Amino acid sequence: MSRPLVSFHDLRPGADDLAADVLAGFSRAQKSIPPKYFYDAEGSRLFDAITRLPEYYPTRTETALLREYADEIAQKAGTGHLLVEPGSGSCTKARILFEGLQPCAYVPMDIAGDHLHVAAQEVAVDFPWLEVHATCIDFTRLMTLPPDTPEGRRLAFFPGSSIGNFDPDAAVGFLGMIADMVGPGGQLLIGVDLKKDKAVLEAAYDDARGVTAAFNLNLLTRINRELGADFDLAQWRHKALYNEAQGRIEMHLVSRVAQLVSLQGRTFRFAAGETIHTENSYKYSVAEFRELASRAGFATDTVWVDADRLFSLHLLQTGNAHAT
Ligand code: AVI
Repeated sequence: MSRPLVSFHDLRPGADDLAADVLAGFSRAQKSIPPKYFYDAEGSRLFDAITRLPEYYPTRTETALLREYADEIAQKAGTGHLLVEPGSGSCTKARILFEGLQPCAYVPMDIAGDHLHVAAQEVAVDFPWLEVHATCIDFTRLMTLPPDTPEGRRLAFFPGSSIGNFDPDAAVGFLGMIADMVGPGGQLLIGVDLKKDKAVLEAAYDDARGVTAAFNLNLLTRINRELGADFDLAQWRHKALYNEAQGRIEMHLVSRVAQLVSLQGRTFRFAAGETIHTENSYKYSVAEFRELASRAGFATDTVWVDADRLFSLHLLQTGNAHAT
């Protein structure tokens, strides 16, 4: 009997608690909503649209880097690894690497089970020689590999500068989880957005067509729908600013007027101009990211940067990389 092209594993520890997270976030002096809640069906669709915007340079720049350096990446990283991609989404960027890296198996990990199913099946069809072990998991909490994954050197792939959505200490913690998962001599290929001109950064998060604004405001639509809240979207606007001191883009929802909002039997007061902080997206120089990665136990092998110095791709390795 031939083996299945693709296997699925549901390792979700339990559902997210939107109500508890929103109530906790609204009880702080600076009200906030965790950015993981952006990605309902509409939010995922809007994020996809963001990645195609002229102002949003990260996706196309990283994709171009991967295409240009795919062979060199394989030369440096080697071939035949178990390739693990936390937050694999549509698996679009990993596809660029498969031919060069010739992984022994691919483990796409994502919390969005349905989307993962479809994307993993498509990979299995397009790359029939590749074993695919799709794993539905909240990889920010747990990075367990499914029991039937082959042994072998591990290479993690974390593109998109999603590492920028963690605060630096949390980023070190997350990179440490990856270091533990890949083990001694394991590697990580990670995409990291670079510090640059404030105007370029702010345009990327406040585009002329208002797609990022819709993405941000969709959080309120979701909270209205799922928690029975009564946010009046006309009374809120999107704001993105580059906080130079912190080296991060901040996204906020700004209350246009003084207003009350009811949610789960509680009433929250918002002053005119008060904000709900919805996301940070940290930007790093190459040296800053190298230092952050070293705090998690990774040494830098190679860094690739585009000619306009917009985006960086780091190939990192844990200790004992060449000990075998
Ligand atoms: C997913 N993440 C890397 C995006 C970013 O650039 O921080 C999320 C995003 N938010 C607004 N635009 C894109």
